[in-house]
Amino acid sequence: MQRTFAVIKPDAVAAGYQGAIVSRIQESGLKVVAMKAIRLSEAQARGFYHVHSERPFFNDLVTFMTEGPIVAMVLEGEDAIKRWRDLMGPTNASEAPKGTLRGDFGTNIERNATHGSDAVDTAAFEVGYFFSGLELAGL
Ligand code: 3AN
Repeated sequence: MQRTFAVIKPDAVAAGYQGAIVSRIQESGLKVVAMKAIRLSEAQARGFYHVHSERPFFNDLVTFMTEGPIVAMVLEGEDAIKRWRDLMGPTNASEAPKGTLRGDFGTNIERNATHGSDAVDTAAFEVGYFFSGLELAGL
């Protein structure tokens, strides 16, 4: 059993796609073990994306991720990290196939509807950044 961290980004929340995206997660067999809607401050978004702080798109990414509320989730299942990334599709939503979440609900490489951890160590950091042990204990 593995846990991963997932986000429904501000573009998808503003468009009202939360329900559809959560349904697709549940249909895939992944279990939503924690979920909350929050609006990130600039400092919180910068901390979350610190690994990208030297990248040219960093400031735009932080602006986008703070423009409105997001839905943060912890997903659980066998091989959850890869399964969630497969469900999302490629980073660039304009090239993501239909049938993937980014292909169906995203717009481009920045406004790409969802986020998912890319490895075991980033999943541990990202789950802990958004959720306390108490919030994860009961599910
Ligand atoms: P992924 O989210 O698929 O793991 P990363 O980790 O390479 O992709 O990038 C993190 C986030 O930064 C992406 N989800 C995307 O929103 C944004 N991003 C990545 N590359 C670019 C880019 N060239 N221009 C704008 N935003 C980008």
